[in-house]
Amino acid sequence: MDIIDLRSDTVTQPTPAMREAMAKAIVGDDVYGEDPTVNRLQEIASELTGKEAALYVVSGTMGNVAATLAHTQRGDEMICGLKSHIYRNEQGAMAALAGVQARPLEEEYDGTLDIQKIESAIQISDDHHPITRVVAIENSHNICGGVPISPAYIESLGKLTLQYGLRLHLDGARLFNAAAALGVSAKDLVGPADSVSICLSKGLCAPVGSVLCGDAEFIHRARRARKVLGGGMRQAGVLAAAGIIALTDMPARLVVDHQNATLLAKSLAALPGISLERNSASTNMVYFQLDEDVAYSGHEVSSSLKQEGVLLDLVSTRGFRAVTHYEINSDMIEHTVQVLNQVIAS
Ligand code: TLP
Repeated sequence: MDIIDLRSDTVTQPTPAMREAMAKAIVGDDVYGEDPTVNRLQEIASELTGKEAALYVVSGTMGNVAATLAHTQRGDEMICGLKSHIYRNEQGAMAALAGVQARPLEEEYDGTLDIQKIESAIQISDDHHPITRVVAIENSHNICGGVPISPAYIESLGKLTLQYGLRLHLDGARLFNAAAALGVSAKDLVGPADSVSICLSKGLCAPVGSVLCGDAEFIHRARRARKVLGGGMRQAGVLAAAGIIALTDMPARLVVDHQNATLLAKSLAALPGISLERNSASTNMVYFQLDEDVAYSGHEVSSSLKQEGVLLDLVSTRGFRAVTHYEINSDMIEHTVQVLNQVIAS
């Protein structure tokens, strides 16, 4: 049975072109900075983001943690979204590893953090208070529906962080999805950010890694942080070779994933028993709930779907996420909807 795996875009396999590039990659010891393929990947990442320098890291989580370590000192505070990956999905790394306290704010409907609420959350100078050091936002915002956040918002936020001398970190795990959805370049979305982390191993299909971008001094500190986190890799060019293809060839096709997400959302909206969540299909994600009149629990629906070869991400007792990606086509979407309809109506 062919599996239709919509749990995440992280499940994508390296493309044939990536495997070929990986086999042929010229490599060196990257802890000495001597891997030409890693160096090339980092150059491409800094060109694409308009930042001075870049660092190849093991994962999106490591990108966020290394950025936190590079921007902060113990006891500092980071303003971030209540539903952000950096706050919810990284085992409290900012506290556990960087000694940083989160100041989580609830996201608005569109995945942004209200600028006035951020301004009110900035600590005034007082010996009782931690020092507010960083504001972190996510683009696209995963849990808010994969919603892309506009360059205009990021510019306004950048003005605020500049005014208060704060660092702006952008978790751009799916930055290229946001750029594709908004019809802008990656550079347009990162203008005022002091750091941006971009995953190569999600919709862009590389097997491993993220790139963290920022100015040279920040990257110098992030490089030290990467080492203490155990992320100093040696002949990492075999992996970076796939990352180069991820950054150069793969962003252009993300619109196809977004079209498939739209197809899925439209078909699900027409199914009795299903309610779509906010911002569904604004990029490559569709979140939905089982209505109360559906007799089955999320677990039951999930395991019935699995028996039919359809994998969805169960995100709450009755809530699901489906993520479209390179290995999903429109026939698979139609099949998924048919199977889901049968499962909930049986
Ligand atoms: N997201 C994964 C899971 O961890 C939830 C997924 O399937 O969506 N930032 C954002 C916005 C992310 O969505 C993720 C991964 C990360 C960072 C972390 O990336 P990795 O998994 O490479 O550490």
